[in-house]
Amino acid sequence: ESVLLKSKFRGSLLGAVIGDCTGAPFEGDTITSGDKIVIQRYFDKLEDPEFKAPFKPYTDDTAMTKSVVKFLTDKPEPDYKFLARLFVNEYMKEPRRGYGAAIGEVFNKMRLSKFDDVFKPATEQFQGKGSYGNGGAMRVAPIALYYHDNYDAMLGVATKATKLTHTNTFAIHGALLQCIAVREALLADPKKKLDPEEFVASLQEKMKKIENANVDRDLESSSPEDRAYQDKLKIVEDLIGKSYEDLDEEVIFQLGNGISAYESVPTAIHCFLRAQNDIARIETGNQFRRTIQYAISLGGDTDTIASMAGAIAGAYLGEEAVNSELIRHCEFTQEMTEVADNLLSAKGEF
Ligand code: 8NA
Ligand code: MG
Ligand code: MG
Ligand code: MG
Repeated sequence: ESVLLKSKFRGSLLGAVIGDCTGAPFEGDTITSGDKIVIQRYFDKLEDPEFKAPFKPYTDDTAMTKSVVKFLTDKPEPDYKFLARLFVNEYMKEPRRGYGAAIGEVFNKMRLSKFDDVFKPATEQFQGKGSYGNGGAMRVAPIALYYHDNYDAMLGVATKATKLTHTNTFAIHGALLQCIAVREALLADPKKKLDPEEFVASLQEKMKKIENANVDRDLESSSPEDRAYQDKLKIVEDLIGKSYEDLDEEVIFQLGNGISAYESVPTAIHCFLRAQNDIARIETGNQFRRTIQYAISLGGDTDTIASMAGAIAGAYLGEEAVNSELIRHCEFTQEMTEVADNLLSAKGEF
């Protein structure tokens, strides 16, 4: 059993890095059918043992995921001041890793206040509304892995780790949804064919609890975010098994491909589910690659959606499903394998 867990920890964190590295060159793009052929060839090359090229660099998604792992492995109890310092150190070292435009402000305030109240700066973002970006969701996978056998602790830690930078309900619930999806994938048997309907139903049930808990019993004050992710997951459910010419456009229109958590986390889950089967014009027999390649082919926030979809796919399939040439062509993958092993051993240590 621990052999399988080791493979799944590695698979998930490799998925997070590889989605980030391979998706980053396309971030912000609108993808045409011609571009999809380019992306097919791009992945063919990345899987080619003869292909020599510098590795694809990672971005903020991986930089922050690394810090979350360290937060989990280096302290016996969650220490959010420590996590804030790790985020800031990483950002100060390499500010040009493609961070969200507003996040630098949070980090500067943390630093200037000497990490006094690390949760305060994020609450001040966007006139007090907080960021609804996908920055919390994109780094949450290690928390799902580490706390997979303690669901309530997982949700609690994921919430607080997100709130260091993102306090908007859409960002927090999006991070929780991504976290739950990675956990469900980890718990699924990779030798059995996954049932997408069952997978979504379980997410729906869990998000219903989370979103209901948030509802003020006074109906007057109920707001759109009270059902937001349940409604999105209904769309994910309705898309299962569909295949027609304009489906990609439909997915982008209905689920989104943007930098907000709301327009990217359900999309990543959809990518994982759709890639359970063949996808037209994506020529590969490898489900892990299909997931990431498809996520990128939707355009928009390609690195982050591919990273989140990759973390889910890798948690389900395990390391064996990841092409070793693809690993070789991405930055920090070797290190991430060790990091995944550390995360698993840390579970037993404290
Ligand atoms: P963030 O907190 O800066 O949020 C991202 C962006 O979303 C902000 O800069 C705003 O433009 C917008 N935004 C968020 N909340 C609000 C709000 N309440 N009102 C109005 N606008 C809002 O950073 P983050 O960590 O959430 O960002 C993660 C994303 O940024 C990832 O995709 C990551 O890869 C990176 N990134 C994305 C792009 C892109 O073009 N897709 C480019 C560079 C970096
Ligand atoms: Mg990025
Ligand atoms: Mg159904
Ligand atoms: Mg991105």
